[in-house]
Amino acid sequence: MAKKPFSRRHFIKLSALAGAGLMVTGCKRDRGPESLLSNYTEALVIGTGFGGAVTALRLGQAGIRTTMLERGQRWTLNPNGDTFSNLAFPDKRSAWFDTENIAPFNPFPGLGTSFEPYAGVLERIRYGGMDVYGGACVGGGSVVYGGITIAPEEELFTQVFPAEVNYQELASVYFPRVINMLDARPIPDYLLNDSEYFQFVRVHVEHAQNIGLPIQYFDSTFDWDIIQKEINGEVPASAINGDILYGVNSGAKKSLDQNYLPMAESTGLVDVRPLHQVRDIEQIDGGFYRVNVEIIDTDGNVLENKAHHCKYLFMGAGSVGTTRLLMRSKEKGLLPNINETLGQGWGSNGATMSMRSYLPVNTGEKQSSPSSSAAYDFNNPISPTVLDMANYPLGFECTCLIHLGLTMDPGRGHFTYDPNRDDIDLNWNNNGIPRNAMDNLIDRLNAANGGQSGEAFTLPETKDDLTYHPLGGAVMGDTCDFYGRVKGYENFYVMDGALIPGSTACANPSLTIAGLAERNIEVILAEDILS
Ligand code: FAE
Repeated sequence: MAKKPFSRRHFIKLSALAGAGLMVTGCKRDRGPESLLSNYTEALVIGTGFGGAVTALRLGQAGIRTTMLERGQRWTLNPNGDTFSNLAFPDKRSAWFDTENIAPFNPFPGLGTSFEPYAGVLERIRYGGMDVYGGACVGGGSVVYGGITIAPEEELFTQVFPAEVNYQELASVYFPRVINMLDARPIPDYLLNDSEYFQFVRVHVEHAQNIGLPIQYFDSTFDWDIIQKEINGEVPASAINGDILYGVNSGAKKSLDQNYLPMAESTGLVDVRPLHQVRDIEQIDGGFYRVNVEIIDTDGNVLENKAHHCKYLFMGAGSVGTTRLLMRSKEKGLLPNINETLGQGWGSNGATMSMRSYLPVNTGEKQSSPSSSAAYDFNNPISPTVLDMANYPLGFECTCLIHLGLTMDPGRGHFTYDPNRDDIDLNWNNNGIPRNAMDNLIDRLNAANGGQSGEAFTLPETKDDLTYHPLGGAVMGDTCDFYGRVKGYENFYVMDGALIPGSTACANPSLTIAGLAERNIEVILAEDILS
């Protein structure tokens, strides 16, 4: 497809700006925006997670010169197997400017507990009553996530998403496109049935089946052959030690920096800029966008303040990151036209974490990442619940199992802007639905199979005060239209988890976010950019 040339209308507006002395002086009137606006690229994408990576690839393939601004580092795997911090003894590489182990629970208190602030891979934001986790590096959440690539069920999806988003279209076109790009596959039989590293999965599955729950072995973006190589000692051991949260040193996790992002760069039109932290955004005359950026070093020192300019601006900074930038910019009068729904409609995806302990069976001394199966408890009397069967890599036999549960929580929070900190706060009321639904399920599992709730190794009870799945803040139909176009502006789009109405309906969100981004960028390219 041919790229639409820079329009004459914009030359005239830019020339007028230059003439009014608002722009670089001494510009010739017949020059394009490249010469009139500093650091101009036709499209800017803020953030390199799922929404950002999908967007950049499709822009590059359509011939649009694109710059990606990412606050975090680009981590390149080294052959020694020590690129990332490991799970058991986290160091500063694990955390985005934090000073302590940020794992949701620490089975080994006293180990890996304090370090220097550094541009590590995972961010934990402590809001009142809800801790929110997210990726902070090139690849975003895909570097720290569990690789669970799962589509919501239609019946639940339609309860959360507006009718304008056609489930069948996502399921038949865009989800398969993403799964194919990520090369996501279910656990193979040779690991599931025979490996000591996956004994915990076999126990989980048997126990769930004993209470009549259907099981899905879902697609995972982990490379199962590399996991087998880890077991064989052919590559550094990492996933088999339970690494997941801070990156995987063997290359077994097929994060976005192994697929979408290099493919985008290979178009020759997409440029990824790590350690470029966006501060705020402003629309300037001519309809262009100015994005103010701090270039930082890995200790957080600001090396330079810089303005980038573009015609098309795409937000991919994640639910909190995008909402923060939009609210900050709106409140400062830089983006005044964004409507009052901004910051509303935030949800935790109904996420919970729970433990079963004192089981009458061994669950395995060795428990490898990643999660590979889920049990569907759609008749749960409190809320439909999907139970991800996770590993708990303690390195000794604990006769315990850990679960991540996703529920249909209708509760929504909202953000408020604090001018003193120039940041946003989450206002969240816990309605207890996720925890109650999960406890109900765990009690049934224990009654049928033996075992107790919680109490094993620092996870005393079901937790619903943290989420790996922040969603919403600039929700479709409210702040944006049903394709992510920000209402009140042209050529300005939200492509990430901020667009989602607080839940992906009992599914882990990456496939839904990426699938929607594929759908939305296709329409945006056809209707707004190339037409
Ligand atoms: P995201 O991937 O979070 O990317 C946002 C990017 O924007 C990040 O790289 C940020 O560093 C960057 N950014 C933020 N602010 C700025 C700024 N001011 N300037 C420049 N850059 C900025 O966004 N989902 C699943 O489906 N399956 C799983 O197994 C799974 N496991 C998870 C495990 C963990 C520990 C975590 C934290 C999340 C997990 N998730 C999982 C959720 C998933 O990673 C998340 O929904 C997506 O990554 C969100 O995608 P976005 O495109 O919204």
